[in-house]
Amino acid sequence: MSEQNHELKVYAPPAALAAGAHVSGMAAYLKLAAEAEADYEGYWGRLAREFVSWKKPFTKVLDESNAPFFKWFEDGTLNVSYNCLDRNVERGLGDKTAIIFEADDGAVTKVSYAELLARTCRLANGLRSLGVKKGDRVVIYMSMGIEGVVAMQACARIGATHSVVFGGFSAQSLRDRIEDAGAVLVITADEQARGGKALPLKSIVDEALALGGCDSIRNVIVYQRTGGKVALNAPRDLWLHELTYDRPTTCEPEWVSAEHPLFLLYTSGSTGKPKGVQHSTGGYLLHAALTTKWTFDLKDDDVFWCTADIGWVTGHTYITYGPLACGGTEIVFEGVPTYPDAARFWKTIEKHKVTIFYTAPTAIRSLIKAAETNPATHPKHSDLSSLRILGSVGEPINPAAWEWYHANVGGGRCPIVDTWWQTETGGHMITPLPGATPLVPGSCTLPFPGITAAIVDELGEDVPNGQGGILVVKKPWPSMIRTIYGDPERFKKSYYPPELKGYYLAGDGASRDAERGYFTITGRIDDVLNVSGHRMGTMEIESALVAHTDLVAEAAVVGRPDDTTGEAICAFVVLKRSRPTGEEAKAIAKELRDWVAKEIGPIAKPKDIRFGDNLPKTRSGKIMRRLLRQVAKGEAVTQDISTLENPAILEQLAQTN
Ligand code: 6R9
Repeated sequence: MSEQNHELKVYAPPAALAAGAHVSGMAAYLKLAAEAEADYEGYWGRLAREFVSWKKPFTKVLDESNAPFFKWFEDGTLNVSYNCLDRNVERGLGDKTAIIFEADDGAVTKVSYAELLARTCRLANGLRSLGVKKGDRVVIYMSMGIEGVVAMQACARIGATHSVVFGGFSAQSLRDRIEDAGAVLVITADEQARGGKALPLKSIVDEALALGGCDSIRNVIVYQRTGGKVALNAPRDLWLHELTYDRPTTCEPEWVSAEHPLFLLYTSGSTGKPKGVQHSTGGYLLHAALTTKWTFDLKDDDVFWCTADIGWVTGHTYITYGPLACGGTEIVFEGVPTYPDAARFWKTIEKHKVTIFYTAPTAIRSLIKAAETNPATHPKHSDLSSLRILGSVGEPINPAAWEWYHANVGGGRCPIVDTWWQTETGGHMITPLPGATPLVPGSCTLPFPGITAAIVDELGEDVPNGQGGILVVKKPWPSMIRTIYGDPERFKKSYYPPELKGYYLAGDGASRDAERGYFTITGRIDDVLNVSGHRMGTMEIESALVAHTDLVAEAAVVGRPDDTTGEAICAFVVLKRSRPTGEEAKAIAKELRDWVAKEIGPIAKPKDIRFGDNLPKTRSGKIMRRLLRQVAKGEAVTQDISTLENPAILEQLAQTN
């Protein structure tokens, strides 16, 4: 046993919480895991009957005949919006608050399940009136708010496959996604309110459509959020309120097969353009509901707050679908954590008596910093006694941030569920269960019951605990990615490489400790960066840079560790003109940052830009990214550079500007 394991601090679940939890105690966890191991299909079939309401029950749980294109519950039919809305109303929860909307300016709007259902039906009827039907793709480019959730639910209701594009993406990125999805309609807002500012949405949609290649789009529906001035291009563009105001508040759901695509969500991979991760209806809904209930121990009187944006998978599963499928009450937050000041999260928890709070390590780390510089924003000034469970998602949480979160936000009494999962996995994969799993800061602990996460070597052989390796999932699971939209070959190649024995390749490295078998995620093993919990492909950023053909000859992008954002983007650029220095270098770096923001979105802006006469390459012409990673970190290059064509370049690239 390594010395390190003895130093691990372990936090047992609080006794009272454990006693009343849905999964109570380690014995209950082990029992569920054993049930899944003994009869895998029996286990998932049982839960699918318990957690999902079926129009027509399924007769077969898992179809592996066309692996890795697995099918779950395929002959069962259902509707996700029925499960999230009607079902709760039928159970007597019509008057229960479904969503508490906390706007950027602090205004609060509450909607009940009955109201949310009525609004969803109105929009669903409006969409149908425009000819949107089952299987059509609808792009949603919205701010955070009730209407975004309604838009997603309305698509689900009529069997249209939504593809939400994060409101921070540029016109170019939006265009690419619209084209790839072949969407028939865009739902957007006039503007979004963030941090006291109104930021454009509709005008970006106009710009995206003007870029060309979006001929599939027939209509643009515009939700009036700020009242800012926008151009409405008739008959293509319609106000959402005009489309929906006199529509019926009931709408027969489209009953679809469990395998019907509920949504596409574009995410970055290690190569080329973002990929449209396609999710199913039945298996996805099951895992969304199940993990919301077990991982967060969600109860009827909880107030759940996931701070993610609906543009990311976390917002899909833990805002739009999971909490509503469980009949919960949740906060939907429009603003940013630092407006009007960095106490916004803590004040909002106090204001709405939030009991379960789910956020990202990058937010925690930046709020720690903020509390240090401006002590008035420290969580101790807010009454956080309503909290009972905390969660973390998006990137590894370092033990120091974990301890701060636990002590200062959770008052030392709230378990932190550090949930490892991905856009592709649909829901939590490795996570503590708050009433069962003893916690170790920095570890996402153990697989969710039924999930066969493991660590293997390059040939798919298990590695012993205490040793690092490649994170895989051995068996298919209900909420897994079904394919990459329009590119099944890329799906197979990316996630099921032949040497891995049919295991799902997650793209992360991990290790398990020798004592408990707890997982610790060490980060991506491919060319994907994780900046503030956002996935960015290095190749995507490189392509954006070299697309500036007047200026850029060549570019290489790597990540370097960053205290606040986890990783920071570092770009090495060779210009078509001579290498700039001083003020000129600063000006060109700014121009390139703005360029990347325009090509992809502000989240992809490189933090560092270094200029070189060329890039370090092997004699065969390959850019040596490993060297660049060391240079980006500011470390002396210790590796053998004898194969390097131009060793002197390293010194030049080490200079910052
Ligand atoms: C849900 C989500 C997925 C990548 C994933 C991994 C990183 C997510 C994590 C974590 C360590 C955690 N990641 N959760 N790393 N501990 N609890 O974030 O999806 O945007 O697709 O990112 O994020 O590297 O592979 P997505």
